Parts: sequence; C-alpha cells; structure tokens
Amino acid sequence: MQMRTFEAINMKEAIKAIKSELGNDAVILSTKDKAIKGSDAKGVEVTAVAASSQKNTQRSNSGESFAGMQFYNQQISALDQKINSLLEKIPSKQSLSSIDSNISNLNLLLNNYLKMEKMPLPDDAPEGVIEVYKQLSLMGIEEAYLTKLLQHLLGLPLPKSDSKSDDYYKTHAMRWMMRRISIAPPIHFQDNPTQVVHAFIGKSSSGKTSSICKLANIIATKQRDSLVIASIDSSKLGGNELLRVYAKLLSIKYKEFNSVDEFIEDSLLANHRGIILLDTPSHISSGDSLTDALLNLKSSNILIDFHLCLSTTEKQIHMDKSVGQFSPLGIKTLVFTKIDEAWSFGELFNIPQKWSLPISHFSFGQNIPEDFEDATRERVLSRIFNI
Ligand SMILES: Nc1nc2c(ncn2[C@@H]2O[C@H](COP(=O)(O)OP(=O)(O)OP(=O)(O)O)[C@@H](O)[C@H]2O)c(=O)[nH]1
Ligand SMILES: [Mg+2]
Repeated sequence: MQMRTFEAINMKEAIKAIKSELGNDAVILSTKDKAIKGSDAKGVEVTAVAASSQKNTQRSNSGESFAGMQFYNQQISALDQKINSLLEKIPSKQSLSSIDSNISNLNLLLNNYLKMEKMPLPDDAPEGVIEVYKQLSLMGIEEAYLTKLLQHLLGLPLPKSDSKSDDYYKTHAMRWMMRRISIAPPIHFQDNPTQVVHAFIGKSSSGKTSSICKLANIIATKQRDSLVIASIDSSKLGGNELLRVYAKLLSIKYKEFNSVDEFIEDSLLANHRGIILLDTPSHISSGDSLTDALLNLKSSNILIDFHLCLSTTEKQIHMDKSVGQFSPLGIKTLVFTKIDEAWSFGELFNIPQKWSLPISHFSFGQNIPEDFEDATRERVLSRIFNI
C-alpha cells in the first residue's frame, strides 16, 4: 500500500496530482483545508492511497505497512482527541441530577399552578366566611389554598347562632389548616448514638449560624459530649467567630474546614459518634455551584440531613427560589427565621404545602439562645390568625 499526502490550491488540482502520481484507481482517505504557504488563501491537503499501484511494487513491504500503521495511528489519535473533547462537553452525573431535580421542581410548580381553580368569593357568602377569607388573604395565603378552604367553609352547615358566625368559620378554617401543616420532629429529639450530620443551608443572612448556636444550646443540655459544631463556611474573614466563641462557651468541640472535601476527609467525621451541626456558606467562590459542592456530602457515606433556613422577611418568590435551589440535596426540614421581623405569615403555610416539606424550628429574634423554638401547628396558626 502506498499512501501520500498532496497539497494543492483546490480539490481539482489535488485530484489531478493524485491521479498522475498514484494512478486512476487511487482512493482518497481524507481531505482538509490548509493555508497555502506565503499567502492568505486556503488550499487543500488530501491524503490518498493507490488501490493497486504497479508503480509501488518496488517498495519494500515493511516500508508500506509502516506508512499504513502511521496513518492509522494518526487517525486513531485524532479520533481519540475528538472523543475526549466530546466527553468534556457531556454534563457530569451531578449536573444531570441537578437538571433532573430542577425539571421536577418546574413540574411540581406547574402542576400546582394548573390545579389552582380560582374561585371568586360569592356575594351571598356568610359574614364569618368573608372575614376569614379577608384575613387569610391579607396574611398572604395563596389563592389556591384559599379557594380550597372557601369550598370547605361554604360546604359546612350554617352556624346555629349568627352572633357566633365569625368564631364558627374561624375555628373550622383553623382545623382545616391544622390538618395540612406538617411538622418535623425537632432536631434535638434525635437520640441517635450513631453519627448524624445536620447541615444548615440557605441564602446569605438567612440565619444559619445563629440557628446552629441556638440549637447547640438545647442539644448540649442532654448530649454535650457527643455534640460537635463544624463549619465549612470559609467565605468571610472572621465569619465563624460566633460559632467558635459559642462552642467555647458551651464547652463543645468546634472545628472549621476550608471545603466540603476537607470535611469529608477529616478524621473527626470518621471517628465521631453523635450529632455534628454543620454550618455552610451561602455561596462558594470556586467554579462549582454551592449545591453541587454540597451534593458531594450526600454522595459520601455520611448520614446527613439538610435543614433549609428561610428568612420570613423575604418575599415568597425568593423563598420558593431558595427551596428550588437546594432541593437537589433533599431538604429534610424547614427552619423559618426572623419571624419577629415579618409582616405577614402566609408563607409559613404556603411554602411547606407547595413543596411538601415539614417545619422543624422557628427563630424569632437575635438573642442566642432564647429566641428559638420547636415548630408546632399551633404556633403556625397563632401567627397566621394573629391570636
Ligand atoms: N431579628 C432576627 N434576626 C436574626 C434572626 N436570626 C438571625 N438573625 C440575625 O440575622 C443576621 C444574619 O444571621 P446569621 O445567623 O449570621 O445568618 P447566616 O445565614 O449564617 O448568614 P451568612 O453566613 O452570612 O450567610 C445576624 O445579624 C443575626 O443576628 C431572627 O430570628 N430574628
Ligand atoms: Mg453564617
């Protein structure tokens, strides 16, 4: 086999040269554009092989096969490069799973939206129903839930006495909502002798660090020795000062890490039995997204629960975004913070409903450890109904 590479100003010229050198049976193996030396114009480079060339019979067999091998090696390494560059473009398993979960988020929200059959308040609705409707509407309860509640209230038998109509409908509305509020067991209830990491996640200033200090105080009363506070938040200079000082005050072990990987590889994790409260950053500076970095925690063998802190001073759309952002991690519970600064409490009902997530705790002030409590259905209702 004789293989040769030809350079010419165009394909026609190249074929002419091939035919004259390798004969009419020559087979073209590859073509590519090539700059012509000393000019801006582009020419072609064609590699061809003589099919049954008489001219080449003098060539030694070993020389031919060497040239052939060289050619195929070049082709294979070019293919290799192409495959590698394609592989680089294929999204990682993690980003696929995050896309997957974002699609399910969208699906969920779309379904939620489609299910909303908005029902106008009928003119002849009882006074008590109108009162409840107005109050809940003012509190920001979503239209979809208001409509369902309205259908429920309007389906009730009329109250026996008109003077008690307000209370009658309010009590029924509260019962209806009570059945739908999902509360998680408080984090400090878990007397698990094995190691569990409770990671607090959320947007910047959502109350992660403060909640950890408050919770550590409760857990320390029962399990001081098996409690550890750790932080992988190295985003701010001195950002962990509160945790460090508070851990010292409570005589609890404290350790900080520069990254998720550092935490996973640390001996603390391998040897500790008991609860680790883990503080996380609201963003990271490396190329990975925060959720991707935290996903590494999940894929390691650590038993980890993620608790999402949501500041009630935020608008609901921002809370929804926060849940959406962190949902690939599998959020275990919601911690509503800054309840003392909120104007309306509809989100305490809307967000857990919409995302099917239970609430574990409320934080209602800056005082550590006082302003923190276990979530209860009654607390949610008392905030919403202002009682
Ligand atoms: N009023 C009020 N302030 C709170 C509450 N929880 C936290 N704060 C305050 O909100 C600010 C931010 O709280 P952090 O606990 O540092 O929030 P974080 O999520 O750790 O913030 P980053 O680490 O910066 O993302 C601090 O000034 C806290 O004192 C609360 O329930 N009510
Ligand atoms: Mg913090």
